[in-house]
Amino acid sequence: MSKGKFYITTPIYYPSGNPHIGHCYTTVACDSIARYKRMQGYDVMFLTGTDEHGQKIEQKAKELGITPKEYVDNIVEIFKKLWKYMNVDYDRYIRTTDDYHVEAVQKIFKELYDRGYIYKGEYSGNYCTPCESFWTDSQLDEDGCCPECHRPVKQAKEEAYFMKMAPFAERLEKLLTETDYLRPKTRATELVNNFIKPGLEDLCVSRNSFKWGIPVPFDQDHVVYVWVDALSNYITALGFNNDAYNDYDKFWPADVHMVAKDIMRFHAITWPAILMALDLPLPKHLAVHGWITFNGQKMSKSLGNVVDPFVLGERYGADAIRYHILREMALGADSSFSNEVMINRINTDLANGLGNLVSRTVAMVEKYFGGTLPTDREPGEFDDELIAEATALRDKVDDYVEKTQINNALAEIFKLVSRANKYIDETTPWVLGKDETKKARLATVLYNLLESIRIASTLLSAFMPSTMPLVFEQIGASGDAVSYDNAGRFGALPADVTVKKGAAIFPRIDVEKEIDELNEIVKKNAEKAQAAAQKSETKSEKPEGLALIGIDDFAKVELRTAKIVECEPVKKSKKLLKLTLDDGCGTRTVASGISEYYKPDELIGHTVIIVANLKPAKLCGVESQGMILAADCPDGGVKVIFADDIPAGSKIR
Ligand code: ME8
Repeated sequence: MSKGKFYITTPIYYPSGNPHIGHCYTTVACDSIARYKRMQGYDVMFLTGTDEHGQKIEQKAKELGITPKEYVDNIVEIFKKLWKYMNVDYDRYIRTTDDYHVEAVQKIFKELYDRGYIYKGEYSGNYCTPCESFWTDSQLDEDGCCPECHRPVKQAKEEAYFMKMAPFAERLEKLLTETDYLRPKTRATELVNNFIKPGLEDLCVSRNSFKWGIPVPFDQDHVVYVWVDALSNYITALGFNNDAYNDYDKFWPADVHMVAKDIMRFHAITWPAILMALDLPLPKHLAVHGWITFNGQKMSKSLGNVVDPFVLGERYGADAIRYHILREMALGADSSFSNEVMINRINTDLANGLGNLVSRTVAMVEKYFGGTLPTDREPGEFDDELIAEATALRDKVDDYVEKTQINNALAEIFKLVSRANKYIDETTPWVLGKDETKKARLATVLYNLLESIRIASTLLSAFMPSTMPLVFEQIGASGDAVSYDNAGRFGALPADVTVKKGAAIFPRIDVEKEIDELNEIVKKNAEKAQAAAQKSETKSEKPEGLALIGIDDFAKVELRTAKIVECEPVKKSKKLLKLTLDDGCGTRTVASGISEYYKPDELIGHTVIIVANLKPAKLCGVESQGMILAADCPDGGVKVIFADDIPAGSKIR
């Protein structure tokens, strides 16, 4: 008998590059919850997929000389391969390029328009092409660049459709502050204060400057812009407004949408507003987790620190990676990924904790009883405590899974693993084994250990689905013994259980050797990423399309040598150095974006070439009077052109 329905979703990911460990977190977390709920007897729908439209995809495909659909098809294959590799067992995979989704989104858009929530207007502002986002002045970073990717933005203006948001403000505020929709709820204040209280801005829902999107049904110059297209996936995948599926009535509203904090706002405000406008029920919970950072830095392709889950999986197994990321991330907080922490965690919890408990217990059953326990029992000290802890575990894990606090669920299970290891030290079976009169006591101790392992590994099987069956096999547990129902009680294994020793489930990792090897991989990736970034920059900056200039035009540029007399970093900027130059006529200040490549001491005393008649500009509070010449090198570096043997103030021609 089904306990009811349970619908859980990940975000649909942009297939604009290969998936990384960050994508794995949300997907593996949802997969674990879905598995747990299935085990509990729920009728589960677990949805994931890809968000395949947009300017970025259109541009990338163009660079490669293929169609956008060909481009996304390739990457979607890699996503699907990764999910298989990570044992992610989704029930449905949606691609926003699927016909049924396209048709349903067009109907949704038209419905919102017919209901009077969508109107035509004009969008203008700072636009970042790679991120496909408009930003207000105050959102730009300290260098006036995109706050997400830190690349320059351009002024853009275009005709667009907008969705009215004001009619939903009051209901949205109530949803966030008076219900337990948002998890953790502590984030409600920031959403209410930053977005709702100052007056909700209308949402831009169409674009007409690119073509790769779902056409607006009543205006073919426009395509539907990201959020109406993307967010609707959660209902179109169930058959809303289309005939491809028909489980909308059964599964909607969603029980859990899980996302990282970067898209919390769109799921906490935009999505409920769209549903309110359509008069549809709201999802029950939005679980927001933080970023997986790498050694404390945001994971980014351009930094080359994107952790490749295939590489880690090859080395330690998909389950060890699943365990590590699930155990590290607390709902709402960031989690720093580091090779050291991962390896230590695998060694401590999996190899020494669980692996050791299983292999010691099974080895003792084989050694003292030839693999099959006798049925005589003799209860003793410490048993009750262990049994109480083991039988209480399932309710605790249920509770944490219900609250989407997976790290806490795993911590509880591993408390039982530690308790069982301690029970071995307390009951000293190796001493009991030497005494013929203590056989019944020894059998009791070993049975209690096998039972504790059975309960822990049954509950763990939702989180580590490929290794737990190996544990079941070793402890002689099968069929009903490893059901959810039996995870709540002690004594499901037959009294005369037979164990079967197998290979170590989580072999111990040689920390130093592995860290050296992993660090080498990270270093190589960073170098590759830098070279690739450089290559694409030089490619896009090729004078292709630039008009030839006459000597008169060149003569308008005043190039001169100048000596660097002082140099210091610009406080508000990560990139700029402030240089004081002697240009032969006096001193001037120039701000230059080279702090990644030079320390101030390496520059002082050198003579450089400056563009002396460049209009002054204020950069991060520094008035820059000119610029210095530097070269982009093929290895990704930047080199200032030194002219040390030429006196300061010489004219260059
Ligand atoms: O935002 N740490 O897609 P996206 C943790 N298409 N989670 C991470 C992460 C990291 N370092 N990097 C990515 C989009 N994620 C839209 C979503 S939904 C209707 C449309 C995960 O490919 C995390 O779940 O940029 C985050 O919310 C999601 O990937 C964003 O994926």
